[in-house]
Amino acid sequence: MSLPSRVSLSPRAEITCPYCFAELAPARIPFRCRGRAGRRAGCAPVLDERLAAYTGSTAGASLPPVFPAPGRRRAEGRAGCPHCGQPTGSRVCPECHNPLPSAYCDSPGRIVALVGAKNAGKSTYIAVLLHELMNRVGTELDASLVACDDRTIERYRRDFARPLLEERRLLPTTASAATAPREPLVYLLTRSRRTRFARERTDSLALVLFDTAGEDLRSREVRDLHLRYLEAADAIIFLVDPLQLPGARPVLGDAPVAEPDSEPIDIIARVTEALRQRHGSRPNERLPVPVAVALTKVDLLRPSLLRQSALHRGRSGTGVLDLDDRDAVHEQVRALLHEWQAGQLDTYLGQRYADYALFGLSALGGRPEGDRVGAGGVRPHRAEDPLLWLLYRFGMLDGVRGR
Ligand SMILES: Nc1nc2c(ncn2[C@@H]2O[C@H](COP(=O)(O)OP(=O)(O)OP(=O)(O)O)[C@@H](O)[C@H]2O)c(=O)[nH]1
Ligand SMILES: [Mg+2]
Ligand SMILES: [Zn+2]
Ligand SMILES: [Zn+2]
Repeated sequence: MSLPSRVSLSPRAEITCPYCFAELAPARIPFRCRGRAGRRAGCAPVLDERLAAYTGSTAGASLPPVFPAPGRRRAEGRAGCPHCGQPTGSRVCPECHNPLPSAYCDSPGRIVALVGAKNAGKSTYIAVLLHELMNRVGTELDASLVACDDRTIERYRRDFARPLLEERRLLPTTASAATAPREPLVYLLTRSRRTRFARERTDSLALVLFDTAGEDLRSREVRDLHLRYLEAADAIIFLVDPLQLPGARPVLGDAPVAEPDSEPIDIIARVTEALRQRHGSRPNERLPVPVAVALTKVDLLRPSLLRQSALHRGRSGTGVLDLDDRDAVHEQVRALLHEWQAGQLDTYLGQRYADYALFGLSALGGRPEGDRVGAGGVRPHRAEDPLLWLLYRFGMLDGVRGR
């Protein structure tokens, strides 16, 4: 044991693998050889059985070998491969062998989980949110969003960006995890900025998005699978389709979509009670994890309902969180919930979570036409709001008042 005093400086002793959610001791995180490339000598690829077991396929699992951390020199985040001698900085989870980016190991990221009932708009939201973060919002915040592995890049393109954003087709219903293996999309959002003391400070947030099928939260077995993800989460975004709130349907003028047992409050309550059990919460104890609850599809709200409202306006503030705007949106969504006889959702959240915030957003920005995006294309409205609030909560974004 050397330098215990320095170890205690680290904000968190353990790192959570964003793929399998194992708790890892930083000193024990193994490396992967860089392998040979061009003229560079190095180990040849071999089948990585742990990774293949995780992905459920040997495709893409032939990689240079993994070797244990040498111990002492780990602080530099590099090690020499014991087989070929080449230095490498690539680290992997010892349990599932997925890559752990060095920025993630150095400042353990925060895991954000996304949950919603069937048809709430989760897949559409993931497609749009990531696109916004990679483009407009990323530029505004001076933040980069980088996929942590090649499968994430490929799946985002194939299952989200290409169909919805390029071909403008609505996304198909997500298959249940009971039939299709579920793998998260894992990104690292990194933001560098100057602090008040003119020091450069870099923070990162691991965005781990499981595109759950809504019905999976109804079945007990599959819900347990998702619970591990939710338990590891440092923040949760709940998506709520206003059309699934009984009191809103007549107001919104759409046919009721009566799905038994899928009212948003039921889904949220089931997830919450399961989390409380795992936490061993006492009856009056509130969960500390920050929770963002967002009404999706607000483009369906009548213009009369929205005129001059906070929700209708665009978000104000660039590169900061406008706290007055935040309060105004929260209050408006709360008022809508009460108007729609869904006030108990608000009450319930207040009883169960120490820190929750309400949002209204539209991923598409307009009503779809048939199975396609409406004529105006995808025009997201306030899609990034929940994430900005979480960044603010995590100290990665400043909040301002009185602008
Ligand atoms: N008007 C409007 N409709 C939306 C919006 N986002 C999603 N929808 C509609 O809601 C439907 C469901 O969206 P998805 O993103 O597939 O919902 P999901 O939560 O992934 O659904 P499952 O995978 O079945 O659980 C879409 O096919 C659209 O018709 C939006 O921003 N505005
Ligand atoms: Mg889906
Ligand atoms: Zn892992
Ligand atoms: Zn090697």
